[in-house]
Amino acid sequence: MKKMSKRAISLLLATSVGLTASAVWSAETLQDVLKRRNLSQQDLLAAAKTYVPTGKRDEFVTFSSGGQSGQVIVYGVPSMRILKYLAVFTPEPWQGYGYDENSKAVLEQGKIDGKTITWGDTHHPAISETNGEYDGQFLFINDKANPRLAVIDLRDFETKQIVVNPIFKSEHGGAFVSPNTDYVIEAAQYAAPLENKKFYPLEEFNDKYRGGVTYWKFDRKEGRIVPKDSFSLELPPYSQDLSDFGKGPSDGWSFTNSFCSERYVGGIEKGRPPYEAGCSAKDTDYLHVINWKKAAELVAAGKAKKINGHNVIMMDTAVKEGILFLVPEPKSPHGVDVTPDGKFMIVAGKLDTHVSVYSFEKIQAAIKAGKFESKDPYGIPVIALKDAVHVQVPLGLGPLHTQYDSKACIAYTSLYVDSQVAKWNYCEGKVLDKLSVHYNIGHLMSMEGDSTKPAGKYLVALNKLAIDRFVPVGPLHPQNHQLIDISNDKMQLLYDMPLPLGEPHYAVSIAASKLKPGVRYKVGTDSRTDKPHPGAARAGEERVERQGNKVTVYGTLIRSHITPETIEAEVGDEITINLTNLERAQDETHGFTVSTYNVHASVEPGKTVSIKFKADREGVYPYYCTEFCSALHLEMQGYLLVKPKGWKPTKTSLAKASYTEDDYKATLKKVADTQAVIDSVVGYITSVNYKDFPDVVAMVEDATDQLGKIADAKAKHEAAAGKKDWEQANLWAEQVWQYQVKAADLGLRAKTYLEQNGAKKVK
Ligand code: K7E
Ligand code: CUA
Repeated sequence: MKKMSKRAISLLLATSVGLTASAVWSAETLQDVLKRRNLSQQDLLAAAKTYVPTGKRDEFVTFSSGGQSGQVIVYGVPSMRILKYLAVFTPEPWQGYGYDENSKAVLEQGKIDGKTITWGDTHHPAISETNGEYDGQFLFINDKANPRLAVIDLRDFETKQIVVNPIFKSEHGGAFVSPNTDYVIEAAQYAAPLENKKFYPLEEFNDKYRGGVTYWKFDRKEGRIVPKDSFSLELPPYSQDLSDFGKGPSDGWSFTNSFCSERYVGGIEKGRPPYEAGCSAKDTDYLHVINWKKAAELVAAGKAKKINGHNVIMMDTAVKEGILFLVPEPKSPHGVDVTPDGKFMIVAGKLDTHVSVYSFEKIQAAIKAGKFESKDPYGIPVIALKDAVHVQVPLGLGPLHTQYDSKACIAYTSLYVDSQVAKWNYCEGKVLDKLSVHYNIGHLMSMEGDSTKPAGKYLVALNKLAIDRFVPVGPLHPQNHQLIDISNDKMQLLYDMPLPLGEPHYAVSIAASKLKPGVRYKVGTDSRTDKPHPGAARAGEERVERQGNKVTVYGTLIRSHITPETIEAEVGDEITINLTNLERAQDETHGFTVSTYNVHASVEPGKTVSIKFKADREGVYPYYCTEFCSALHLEMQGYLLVKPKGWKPTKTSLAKASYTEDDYKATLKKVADTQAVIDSVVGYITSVNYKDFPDVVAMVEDATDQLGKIADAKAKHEAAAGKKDWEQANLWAEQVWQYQVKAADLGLRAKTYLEQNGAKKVK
């Protein structure tokens, strides 16, 4: 039961003020606890740096990929407390995602070749940016396995759109956003023919298989990607890896690294050496340097070819127009990260001990001078490594990904083989500090680390498959996100957080103060389209419509009843139930399900959701609210009655309970006592400036709604009493009390809110 409801009820029933919990402090001292729990001073310091006291909030919010769960994990930093899992590519029952029609429509956008795909391999989330800084409006995430990209609106943390890449068969190198989020980039990993459903043998790999990068056009006002304004570049079959957009001086350019530029195609079963040998034979792969602004202009000028209906700039056009260049990069690189000032791009070679710091200025000078060392087999000009590199720094074994500090020139790179993080200076090429992390580090992530203004303070090491770390839970291990303090010269490891959901490859963190999610929808909103829902109903508009064998319910949810409370159907009917949550108070989410029909909806305040199914079996199917919304939540119920064809009733009245006049009088007394409480609360609220508090205004509106229903119920109990129908009289009087309880609950919450938020007396 919710705290305030409980308090409201106890107030109403006992008409006594609830006790304030008195703090009881343990007699143990800090020293006692350190000793008893075998903790060091260092542990204590780490605990003090991560502990967020009860009632307090985290400074940063992290959005982590949920890996193969196809979701996004949201947690706070520094506490590492998990806040939410966002449903993206995979059905998620709590949020009704994939169990109601509106969210199903989003999942359906992700169909490929007519096939519904109910999972995703998420890798790289990206937060929308304005002038290169995180703005907290949108989140994007890719699906590597099925080449898709999803848009999540951070106003309600819901997935709004999934787009399918029209020319790739995999998509690893995304999502990364341009400094004003006008484009979101994704790169293919596994080269394949760009035409859909086209077969070419591996013998034709070099000629017919292609890689590429896609630039998805994002319409910020609509909050949606616009496929028709998006485009791709055809690239050689080089296993394009991650990408990054330029910024500042390099704005207008993007960078995509690659591996397996050997174009090796394996064949272990034919006695050929495996991929891993063939793909790492050469000493260098290629960094792709692309002028995307000019590419967008070429598309606008009609220089793109349509493949599967999508704009693609072919390699020969890109070369001719001078928008595509290559630079060698050492051995099997992974990731490319543009520095916050946009002057350098950092690439690490997994099989090399070095990271290479490329200078944008040098690359531009080489391009201007037409100074190329060669061309690749596809005619793309190759800039010599020495003409592009600012510095190469030996960091350790297996360098992977790089992130940036708030301090100039400071970077952090993960060392996979060494299981370490290296802190270094990329301007001077100096290693400053190294910290051993748990095991198998992949990405690492600093606060706002992809933006032009990294916030420093903390770094998270994303370690894979945490063996020997946590209480064992079977052969599949959790992952381990380790929190590191980077505010001082030496890094300090603070905390290990097991992540029990997929392999989170990458994460992004934003200052919590930049997130401004809403708490309710405008009544009747389809949250997945952000438009009015055609199935919405307001109080009093509830109805059931039948057309042929289609039964459509326009229902509402409000504490603590579902309208309608019975739905009658015939076997074989197609049933659509639209439900609008009429509440405005922010914690009044109702859930809805019908027994055995595999449907579920989460209906937050103001939202309208539809569920749909075929009543394919006759019988009696309870439906109910699945979220503990109020004291009488368990009573928030109803029946779907699925009758056999041609069924006729034989009994026409419901069984009656016996109530007396005394029962009725007792109920009236309860009603009068409750009204006194309501009057005092209303007296307080109206004595202060409650209108200055939108949350309170919403609660007052909800309470007024509830009180507004009393007149009707009162007329009914009085009419029944006049006819000495004590059953009806008592039950309608009870219903008056129900409305009062809900109004009083809201009123008391509003009062507490006002008291805690410094409301001032008016007049
Ligand atoms: Cu796992 Cu960024 Cu997909 Cu590296 S990626 S570790
Ligand atoms: Cu509504 Cu429980």
